[in-house]
Amino acid sequence: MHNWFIEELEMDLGRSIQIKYKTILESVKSEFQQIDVYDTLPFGKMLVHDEVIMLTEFDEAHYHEMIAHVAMNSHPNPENVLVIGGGDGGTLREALKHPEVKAGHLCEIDDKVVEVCKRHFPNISGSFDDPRTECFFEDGAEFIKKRKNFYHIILVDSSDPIGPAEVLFKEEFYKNMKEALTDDGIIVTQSESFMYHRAVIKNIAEFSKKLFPIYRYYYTMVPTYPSGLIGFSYCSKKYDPIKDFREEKLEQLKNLKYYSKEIHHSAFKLPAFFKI
Ligand code: SPD
Repeated sequence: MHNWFIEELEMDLGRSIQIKYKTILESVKSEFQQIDVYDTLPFGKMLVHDEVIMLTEFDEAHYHEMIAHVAMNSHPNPENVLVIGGGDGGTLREALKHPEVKAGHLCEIDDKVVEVCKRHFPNISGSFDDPRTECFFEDGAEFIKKRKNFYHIILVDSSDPIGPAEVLFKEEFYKNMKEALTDDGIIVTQSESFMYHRAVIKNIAEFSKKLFPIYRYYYTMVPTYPSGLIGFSYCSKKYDPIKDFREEKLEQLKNLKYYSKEIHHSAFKLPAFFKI
């Protein structure tokens, strides 16, 4: 006897994804959200916040490698890296594969996410044991206001723009991140799907182009997200992800499942209906 998990997020628009599961391994109601871990039939363990899929063991690497390595391989010496959100540890895991990193900060509003992921996803949350890691359990939008000219890379691994993450999709937040960056810093943010969320992306692109000399949108395949893919905004003060790509840095990256030299370039090729 199996049950079906159904993601509710897109339901009103007549679309959803459903996944068969064996059991629910843990359910926690935190101050911010409902956190559930499912043991699914096709995709291994799955992390869900407020009934929206955050990751599955099957395809988490597609997301985490792509949010991290595109910027990390475009910057010559990313010593100070900040992940905002990303309480499962996957984005930090990828950033810390780069030996240049001296400080790997993670600012997550919900400490319960980290607790739950340490219990159920050791291969994803192992980054919390790295001596370069420091965690801050605060609102990322407030945290960033206190930092100036420090981070070479900021990676915003947020949930969708509803609830606690809404503020992370606003111009004000991007302005504050810009101040927190060094003069050659780069920001990459979770920026939804060009199949389903074009208005959200266009809004981010519009204000980012005013703030940064370089703005690009790229994407990765994540079959367990409702449209099968998700994209990222790349905002940079100096380094262009194509012209300044440092191929030699790929050699230092171990256990890659999705990211490669070819993918680094092709991820920026967008369909004719979505030119940004
Ligand atoms: N629609 C879900 C988008 C979730 C993006 N963040 C996932 C967190 C994985 N570290």
